[in-house]
Amino acid sequence: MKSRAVKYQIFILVITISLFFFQTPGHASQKKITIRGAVETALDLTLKEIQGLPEFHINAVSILKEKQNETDKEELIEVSNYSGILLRDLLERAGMEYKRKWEPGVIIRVRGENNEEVVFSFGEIFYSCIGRSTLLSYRKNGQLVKSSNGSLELIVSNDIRNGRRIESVTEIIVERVNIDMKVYQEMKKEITRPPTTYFQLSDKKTGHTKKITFEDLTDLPKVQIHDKAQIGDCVGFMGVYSYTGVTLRSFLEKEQFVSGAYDYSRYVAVYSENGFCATFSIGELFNSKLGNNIVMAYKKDGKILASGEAFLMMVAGEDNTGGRSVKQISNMIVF
Ligand SMILES: Nc1nc2c(c(=O)[nH]1)N[C@H]1C(S)=C(S)[C@@H](COP(=O)(O)O)O[C@H]1N2
Ligand SMILES: [Mo]
Repeated sequence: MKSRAVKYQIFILVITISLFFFQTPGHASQKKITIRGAVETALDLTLKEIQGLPEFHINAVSILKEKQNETDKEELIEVSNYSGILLRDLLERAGMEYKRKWEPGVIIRVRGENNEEVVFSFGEIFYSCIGRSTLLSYRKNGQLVKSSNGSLELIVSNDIRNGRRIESVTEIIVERVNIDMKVYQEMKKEITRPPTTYFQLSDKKTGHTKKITFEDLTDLPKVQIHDKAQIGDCVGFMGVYSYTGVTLRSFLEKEQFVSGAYDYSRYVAVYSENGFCATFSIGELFNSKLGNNIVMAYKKDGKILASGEAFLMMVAGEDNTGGRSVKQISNMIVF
């Protein structure tokens, strides 16, 4: 009788210990990353499965500390080589639900274990070279990162400071801004719209709005995008043009709609009356080596924009398609 009770106790002990090991949240083979929302196939991948996919390397990634105040000293944390999978490649595995003119209105939320959230615009990941710089990394300087509890770290090598770094990514959610895209219906009805003379700027959180006219842009530094090849998904090659305008960054700063410390879960949507819309993340505007090439243009090849584009259009100089070149801007919302 007695030995039976002992055997039973040992049995319970073994079960308890093994349950403990399997339930440890950081257990490498158990840890999963979810990709859901506006995708063709939602994915639930283990770290092991992700490590089995082709590996992408980015060398000499410099990580500078995010500043909380303008006056904070710049602090270099490290310069390391990182490898893992590009966020873009993981998203392509799931497949994007929105296509054609609906596509530039998409955003991607990346969430971490400690409730962190960082938003990327569709354009920065799929049209600009930030897509080749945004890594879910599991290897640093050749060694698996924290291989004991296994985590995927979000690294954006094109960023200047580390505000968009997430140590342990848990999910990726794809969404589209809730702006009705009426372009195709309007094209069928052959509706053409007159140029705009102002646009409405608003902050979704505070409810603050302001009407913006050309005069509001004149005291901002003028910038030029020299040779922008305009190529559209639907329309193909349109030509190479130069644009003059102001950066979206300097405009939002001047209007005091965005200021530091930056909230990288926010983004800006720009659209026209026909609902054609594009998104720009706060990270790509305020914390990226490419931030200066996102421009609100009022001149093309030295002349004031023609009526189909006037009075203002977006030009994302480094994007490889015209998807974010919103013409006849009528609204801008900071979400
Ligand atoms: N206002 C507005 N801007 C827009 C669009 C649109 O439908 N409406 N289309 C976009 C797309 S998808 C492309 S490829 C380019 C070129 O479009 P276009 O052929 O209408 O000039 O403009 C962009 N800007
Ligand atoms: Mo397009």
